[in-house]
Amino acid sequence: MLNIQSIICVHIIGWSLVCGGSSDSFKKSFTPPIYDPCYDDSRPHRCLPDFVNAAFGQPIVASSTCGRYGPVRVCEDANFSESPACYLCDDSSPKYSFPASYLTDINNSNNLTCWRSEPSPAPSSINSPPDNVTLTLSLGKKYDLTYVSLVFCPRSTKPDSLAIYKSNDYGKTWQPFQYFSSQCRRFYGRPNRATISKNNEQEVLCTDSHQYNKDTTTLQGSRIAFNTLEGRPSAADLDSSPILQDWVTATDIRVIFHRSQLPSQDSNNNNEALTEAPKPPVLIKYKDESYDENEIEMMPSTTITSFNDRQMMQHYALSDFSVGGRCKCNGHASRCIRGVDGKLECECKHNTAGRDCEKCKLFYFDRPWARGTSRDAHECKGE
Ligand SMILES: [Ca+2]
Repeated sequence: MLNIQSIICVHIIGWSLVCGGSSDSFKKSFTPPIYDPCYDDSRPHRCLPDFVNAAFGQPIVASSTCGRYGPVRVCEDANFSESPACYLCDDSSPKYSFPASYLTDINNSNNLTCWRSEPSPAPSSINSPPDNVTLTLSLGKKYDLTYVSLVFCPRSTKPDSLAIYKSNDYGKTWQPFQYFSSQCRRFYGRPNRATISKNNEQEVLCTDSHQYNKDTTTLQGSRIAFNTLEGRPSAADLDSSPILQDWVTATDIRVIFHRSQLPSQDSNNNNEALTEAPKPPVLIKYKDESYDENEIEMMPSTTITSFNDRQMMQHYALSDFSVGGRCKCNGHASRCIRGVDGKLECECKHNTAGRDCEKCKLFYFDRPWARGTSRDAHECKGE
């Protein structure tokens, strides 16, 4: 029979704390259930962490950053503006630095922050050494990736040839993920826009499609995006394709810019622009309105000073490096958390264990481990 205290508590559901004198079993019966996407009425259910930008705030290493070895001047692409702006770049001064951390910070369209590489001479021929400017992003955990996106700064050159690599083992080994080039076969030994069949779903593609996007005049700058599953036949049924499951898995992403632009004799697109009369560069104020143009005078003699020199120099400038995907938990966790070692790991359910829930928990080996699917959660079973 219910006592008077219990009756009061029944009428104020959710206020179980006021029923300090009630039994433990009573408290338990009125604790609101915590929703767990990995279970449906206590039945195991395939679950996935949220889709995120896995690059956000993550460390990124650039092989080249302007001003690292002293002040230099970098200029916008003269093809985009009648008066291309130039920037003083000095990596030792926060006011004038363009570090790699600006690639994975908050991407605010009203306040774009850009990483800029050291300026380098434009290639004189197709056989000139490649630029090999490299960005390496560590995700800190295995992810299932959907896309890699690179946004270039306004009025900066979109590269002609670049390669995207991925690592599944925290940077120990690397494999190509995607190539972009106006000359796929010449640069990467691949046909342009090859077709993927069921027999070669893990094939690395090369495309010249980035040359034809008509977004180069937007204020936000142009974008190059790689969709990891686009054109791959099993994309709609990833559960049944271990090859594609492996294909989309990565712990690190590396982008190598091989060519900013082709030499004039090798590029039909640039011929017209290069024969135009040169336009004078304009120095603009950046970040600090009290910018002192005398600082330019203090730049070393290696600094680009003549207009013709500037015209022959190039640099890479990106405002954002994003990687869309989900923390990889093989269908056995709905979120990733920091472990005791500070590293990101899955919060494993279904009696699974491991950083990616890639094995069964101790004493739950009655059924072999398997990835959770929409048809079967593949819960590990024990005594
Ligand atoms: Ca940025």
